[in-house]
Amino acid sequence: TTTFGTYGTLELELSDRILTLTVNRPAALNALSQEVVAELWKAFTAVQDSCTHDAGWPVRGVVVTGAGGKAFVAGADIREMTSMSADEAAGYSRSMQAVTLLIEKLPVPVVAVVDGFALGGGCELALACDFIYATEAAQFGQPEVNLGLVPGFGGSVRLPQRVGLGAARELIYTGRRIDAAEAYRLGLANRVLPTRDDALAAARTTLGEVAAKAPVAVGLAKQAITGATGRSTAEGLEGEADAFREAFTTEDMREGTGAFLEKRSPSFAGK
Ligand code: CO8
Repeated sequence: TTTFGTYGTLELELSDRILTLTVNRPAALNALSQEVVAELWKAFTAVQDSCTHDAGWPVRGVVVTGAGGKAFVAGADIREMTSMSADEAAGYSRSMQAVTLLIEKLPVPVVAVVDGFALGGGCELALACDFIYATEAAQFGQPEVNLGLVPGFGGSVRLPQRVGLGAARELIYTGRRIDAAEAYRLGLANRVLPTRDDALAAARTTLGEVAAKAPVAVGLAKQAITGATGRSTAEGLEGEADAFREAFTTEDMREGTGAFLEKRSPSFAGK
């Protein structure tokens, strides 16, 4: 899609306002090289810029997945990493952390469709997404300790938030891989579907459902949830009240409540 730029390591496809972003480096199991990280930043920035009434809200949801049939993303690029200084590695870690924060700030939901390996940085990319749909072939893990490393793209923060401290510690300290059923049991994956096509279709159906709603409200809901994560209840409630106030000032709120009272379907303008 020309609107969102052209990329060497990513494939972007926009259909019915759902953007599918595929990490496409199958020879390295879609490992997050510095080029991939830079392109993810560029692509998500372009999507973010389009999420306004003036730009027409062309994207109402994003599916992130991996190409090649074997992996979602097998982690940071280990080959590239070995020639870095500690400072360069820290910069690499921060640049991908920035991508994960950008995904969390995006005012539309982002769903990771995980088929095959989501390891290390791959698991961390999936964790930055709003939720995960897995296939029966999915494998999750934070194997950094096998390499003498620690999670560097958000795993030490977001994995405990998602699955609880005990399960996260066990996964990170052992480097153990878990299958889709275990990921579902832990709450890491929202759903498990038989194949990649099933999981992609299910993610697009869910995002299609969201696309019919008021986009400003969906964005504010995401902001309130993300903003409350890791905060006290009182701080979280402050953020929720701010989001509620802002939603209350939109035309879409007048339309949604008006349509309810007039017993008709709402038509949202996205402002
Ligand atoms: N980086 C670079 N290349 C990779 C990676 C990777 N993470 N994973 C796989 N590849 C390459 C392999 O080297 C291989 O290339 P080649 O054909 O040229 O030898 C090709 O992909 C296929 O892989 P395998 O032959 O190994 O395929 P298998 O089916 O035998 O095994 C596995 C699949 C189990 C997924 C295996 O490839 C593996 O263990 N990969 C590494 C997984 C891993 O440890 N990931 C964590 C990386 S560390 C990380 O993500 C930390 C993030 C924070 C970093 C902070 C910055 C400092």
